[in-house]
Amino acid sequence: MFSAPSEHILLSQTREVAKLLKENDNYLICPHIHPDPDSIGSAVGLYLGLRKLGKQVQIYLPEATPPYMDYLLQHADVQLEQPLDMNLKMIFVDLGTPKQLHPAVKLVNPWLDLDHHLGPVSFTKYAFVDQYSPATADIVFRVLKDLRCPMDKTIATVLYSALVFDTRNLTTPTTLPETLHQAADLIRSGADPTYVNQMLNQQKPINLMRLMGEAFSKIHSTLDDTLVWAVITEEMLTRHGVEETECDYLISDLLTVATAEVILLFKETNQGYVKVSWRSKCHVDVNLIARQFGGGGHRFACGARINLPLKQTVRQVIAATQQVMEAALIAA
Ligand SMILES: [Mn+2]
Repeated sequence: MFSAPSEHILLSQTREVAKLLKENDNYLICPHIHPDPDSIGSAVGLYLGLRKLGKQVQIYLPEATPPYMDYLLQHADVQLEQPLDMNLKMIFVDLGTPKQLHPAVKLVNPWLDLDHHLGPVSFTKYAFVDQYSPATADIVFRVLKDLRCPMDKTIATVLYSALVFDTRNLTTPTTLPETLHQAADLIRSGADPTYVNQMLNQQKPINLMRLMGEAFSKIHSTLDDTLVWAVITEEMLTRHGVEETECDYLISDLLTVATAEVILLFKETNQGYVKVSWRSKCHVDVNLIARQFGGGGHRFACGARINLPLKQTVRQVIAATQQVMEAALIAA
């Protein structure tokens, strides 16, 4: 399914992306599977920008997203089923690899990939990949600037949301002075930081808070508490009436443990696999570990799905993570 197109062109400037988008028409924008606010915000921001320029564009998203992201998606024409039309140029946002596409997505005319994960990817005709970019929304912002697309409150809000989400409120090591300028630009165009913070960070259902309390009361740690992890079982999810996709909030809270260098969250799903997420404060490249398990992402944030029972997954992942952390400590 993921055969490489006969021709693959890696673009090195957002200007080139803008030129291509200007010269063509009829786009279908696809976020990654279990999309986060960067993928959704980038998709909607690009969608709205292209619409302003008079282009035909749709978003294709074959799955439900957690309700807290509704404020981003409400502005777009979202297709739940893929319009199978060769004339539609598919644009992918925020995908490190085509493996991060929802299985329902068919690569009908994979045309452009915009991303900030470790690349390069070659499943689309064109790609712009900037692994130093703090968010895909930053790339979309630059492309829309190059297109001289006028900003408005809605575009600014979705892009600002994506940017602050991926940079953990403008605090990740990928955050540059330019990132703050960009955030300021978006605020000037109408993004409201108080509203976005409320939407992104203050939407926990009360049942989730109870589940978190239980998960936190049982957190594990090793290597002098530098490696900290929490486990959420299917039974806990059912008992508290919480969706597995709602649990991502826990990750940022685990990272606030003073001694933690690396944190891990294990979520048991009812589909026979365990979802594992890694976060690193700064010294350890956790992407190396995720890749060992067929996953991926960034140096500081990544994940994998592991087809093993929960206990075995925890044992193997903790052992591999410890090994990489110990090696990093020796090297430091
Ligand atoms: Mn991203």
